Amino acid sequence: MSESARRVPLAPPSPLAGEGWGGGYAARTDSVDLPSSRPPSAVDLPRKGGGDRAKGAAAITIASITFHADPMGALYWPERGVLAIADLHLEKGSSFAARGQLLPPYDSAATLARLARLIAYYAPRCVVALGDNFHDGGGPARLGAEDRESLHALQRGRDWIWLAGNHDPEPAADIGGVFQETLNLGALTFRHQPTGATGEIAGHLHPFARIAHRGRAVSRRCFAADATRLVMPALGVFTGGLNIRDAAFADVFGTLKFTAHMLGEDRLYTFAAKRCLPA
Ligand SMILES: [Mn+2]
Repeated sequence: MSESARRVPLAPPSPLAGEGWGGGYAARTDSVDLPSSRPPSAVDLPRKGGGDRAKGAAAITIASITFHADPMGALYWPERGVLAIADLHLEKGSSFAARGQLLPPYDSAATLARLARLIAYYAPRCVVALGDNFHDGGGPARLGAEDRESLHALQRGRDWIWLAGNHDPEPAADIGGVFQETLNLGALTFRHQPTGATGEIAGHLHPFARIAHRGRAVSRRCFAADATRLVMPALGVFTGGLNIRDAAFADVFGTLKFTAHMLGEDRLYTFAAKRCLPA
């Protein structure tokens, strides 16, 4: 990534209402008040005309670098102006349709709209997409003209780095940006599949956490993190997830001593992983 001069930010966004994440989960987490919970650390973000959104981001420190973790599921590094996102899985709908299994075909537009709100708010100098950006290798070619124009508009005036994922290991044409396997910035390494290395920001696992609340289970996408590494939630609208109590997370963190920052409507809810329910 070039250490480019500060770019002209986009116009301020309209007030950003909380965005629900359906996925069949019945309850909001707003009023969660379990003995196991502790309040998320609030970040006093400067307001950029984004209404109350600024209240919602939480500070998460990884390898001594502090990020703003956004309840929509993105990670912003203010010192570098870097916005990290993971697992967009663009064109998943058309991928399934090609195999005769119909999903609503608007997933790319919905995911790009989610991304547009984040970019309008943070006005990042650089966006890094942590792989599985497209659901399959043919995804970039299937991207519709309107969605492609939306993507190019989001890329205008900033650096854009596509990292390779297991769904999209090869560089693609006509989607802008540059392609890399991994991205090293200071003490951090951004890559698709987590290895558990210190300073690693990864995706791939699509973490979600499940907690008991008023007699029923509530599940939400989450950041999974300890002091030295983090696994990001999937940003794509059609993506499923993996419960953080799955052995894959214990492999990454070495133990159950990590934290789930669950995505609420407009803020994060933080729980120790060992307090979260298994699948
Ligand atoms: Mn993956």
